[in-house]
Amino acid sequence: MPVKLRPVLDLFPINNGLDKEFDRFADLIKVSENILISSALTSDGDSIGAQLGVKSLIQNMMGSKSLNIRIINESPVPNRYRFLNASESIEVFDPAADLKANEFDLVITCDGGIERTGQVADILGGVSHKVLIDHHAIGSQMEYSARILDLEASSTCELVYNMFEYFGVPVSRQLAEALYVGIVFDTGFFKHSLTTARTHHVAAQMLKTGIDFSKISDRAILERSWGGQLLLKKLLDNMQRSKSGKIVSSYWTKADLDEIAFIDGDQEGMINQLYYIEGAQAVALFVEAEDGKVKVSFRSKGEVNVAEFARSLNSHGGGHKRAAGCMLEGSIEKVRSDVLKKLEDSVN
Ligand SMILES: [Mn+2]
Repeated sequence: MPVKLRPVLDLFPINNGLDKEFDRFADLIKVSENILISSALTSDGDSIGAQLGVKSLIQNMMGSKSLNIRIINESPVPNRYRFLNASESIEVFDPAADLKANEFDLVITCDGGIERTGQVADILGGVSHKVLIDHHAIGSQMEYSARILDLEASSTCELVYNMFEYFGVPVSRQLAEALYVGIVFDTGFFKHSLTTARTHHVAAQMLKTGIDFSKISDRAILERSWGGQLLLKKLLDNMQRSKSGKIVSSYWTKADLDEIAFIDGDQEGMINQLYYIEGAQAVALFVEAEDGKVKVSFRSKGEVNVAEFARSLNSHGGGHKRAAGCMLEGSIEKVRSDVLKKLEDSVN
């Protein structure tokens, strides 16, 4: 059952005077017929919920107007989110399909700028109108017709919900599931530092639609496959700590990943196993990828700004003060020793 939400607006005000950007977004969708929505290379609960949310918001705002809205990501929706309503409508980018920028009037990127969308970026960059909906501190350098950027939003899903509230559009129970998953994913169940009274307000609105929050939290976030559990075992086996005890790290080689039959998405949140170690100040997880690249994820308890740290290693790196990542070139041994040395220096 949709819930009318307007009256509580003043109690938990929407951050950062984004009204003008919201209005610009509304103006743009009024003149657009072919809309492309995309997100950062690695799909997570927040990016998926936000994309489904934006699509639903536009459909609701435009009513009967015939629109062609496509969501295209480089990576497929991880298994754990596939129960979400309409997640099957998210397409995987196919280089052979020869998609052209001029097929679209408007592109909207959620939870990361165009630079972070991977192979889709070349097409997105060529679309005449662009909208960014994001909450990342070190974000996109590109120009956008509307830049809906709220660094204080716990998640892009919270920000997208704020747009529903601003435009007076009710949220369906099905969509509430997706937005709720995004919020609990990005806040670590309302624990991370960007969680605010407004975040709880938004979650409360989602609960009012009747979602089974307990079941969907287990399914989308906490559960993993048996192979996923074996992957965690490997992470614990490979764990290392610096002499000071302030830096904890682990890694998976390509051989580890090939050997273990896990499902994509199982790795989600495993870095927390390093983070929740007494004395650890900053933690790093190294994952050996294809073509001599290593994906590095960081978490920090606050002293080190890992978004800046990741950006200093690679200009495409970024994220949040306490959670960030980047891709680096080189052998996993070399990348690990270089990065850990630099990380130790920045902690001290
Ligand atoms: Mn996010």
